[in-house]
Amino acid sequence: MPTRRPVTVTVTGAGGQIGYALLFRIASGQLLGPDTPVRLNLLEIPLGLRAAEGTALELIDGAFPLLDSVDVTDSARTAFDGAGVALLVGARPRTAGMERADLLEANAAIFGPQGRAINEHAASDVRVLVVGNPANTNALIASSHAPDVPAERFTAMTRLDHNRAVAQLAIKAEVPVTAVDGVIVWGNHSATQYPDVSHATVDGRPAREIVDERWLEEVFVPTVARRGAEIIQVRGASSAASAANAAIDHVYDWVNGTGDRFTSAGVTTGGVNAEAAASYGLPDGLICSLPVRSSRGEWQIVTGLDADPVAHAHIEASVAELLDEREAVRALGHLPG
Ligand code: NAX
Repeated sequence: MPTRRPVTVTVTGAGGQIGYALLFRIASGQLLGPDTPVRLNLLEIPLGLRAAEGTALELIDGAFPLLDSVDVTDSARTAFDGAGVALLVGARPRTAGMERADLLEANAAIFGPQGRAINEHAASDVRVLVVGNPANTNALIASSHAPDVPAERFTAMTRLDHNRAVAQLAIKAEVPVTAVDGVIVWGNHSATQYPDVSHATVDGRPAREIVDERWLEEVFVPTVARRGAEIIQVRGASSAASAANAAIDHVYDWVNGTGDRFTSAGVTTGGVNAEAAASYGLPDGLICSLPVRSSRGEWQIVTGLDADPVAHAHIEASVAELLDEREAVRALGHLPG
């Protein structure tokens, strides 16, 4: 029997493919644990409403003991009302002929208003995970429109990249994924991200004693960074179930803690994180993937994991891309200051 009060979980883009892979797992208790009932609020644009409504019917048909209610709306205000967790999955994809500025502009038009709605209507302890791409910059836009919500409550998903890196290392070392710890994904959720095994261990042994530099640079890094494109090529559609799985992992760990192990998440480099982010030479005011642990419901950046010169160059390039995206959004008038 559930022992806690229901938590409102808002999922945007609920009628899409990640939404379909995500919602049943939330309803079954995998997002917040077996004691917490959920109220699902599904947000869609008018074009996606029927798909979300169909999914809502199937959610009802699941007779999930933890599913308190499911509502579908195209109103951000209604969807974020009382939200304790907000999963921002819906975004404007890049279409043929679209320049980067057009993409950023189209997404700013989504994530700015959603940030404002979160600011005005969500629960005071809301946790936000942005999945929709460009995830880091979309999270920054949403956060900048929610001045009353602490910046550390807005995060971007790089857990799929992290999970991919863990899995590739485990396959190479011929061990179960549980034997791998300490992998880090640095930077942007894009092809410039840097999956780093410098501090990783395999069954307690440094990963670098097990795999060679050439494999890392020529196989591991490109495989992880371009895995999304590989999935599209092989499956004929972009990652959905693995992305939903990563979103579940991210929020579950955020709420329930990671213990001594660490993982990767796109978190603010400002506010309470400013000092830790600065210890890696990162500028304030970005959402950047970093090594993190969670305890007592808060992400903390793991410090003291210094990057070697190769890693450093990769991280700098990814951070430069984040800065570029931020400047482009600012030039379009979608960031204050
Ligand atoms: P789909 O196109 O299947 O679904 C997106 C849904 O969002 C559609 O139903 C659409 O109607 C809805 N939507 C669009 N604008 C909306 C708005 N303003 N409010 C509410 N709903 C809105 O895409 P899907 O495969 O589900 O992917 C969703 C997003 O996740 C994409 O931006 C994708 O690039 C991104 N991804 C991010 C990943 C990550 O690791 N951060 C990995 C997977 C995925 O590529």
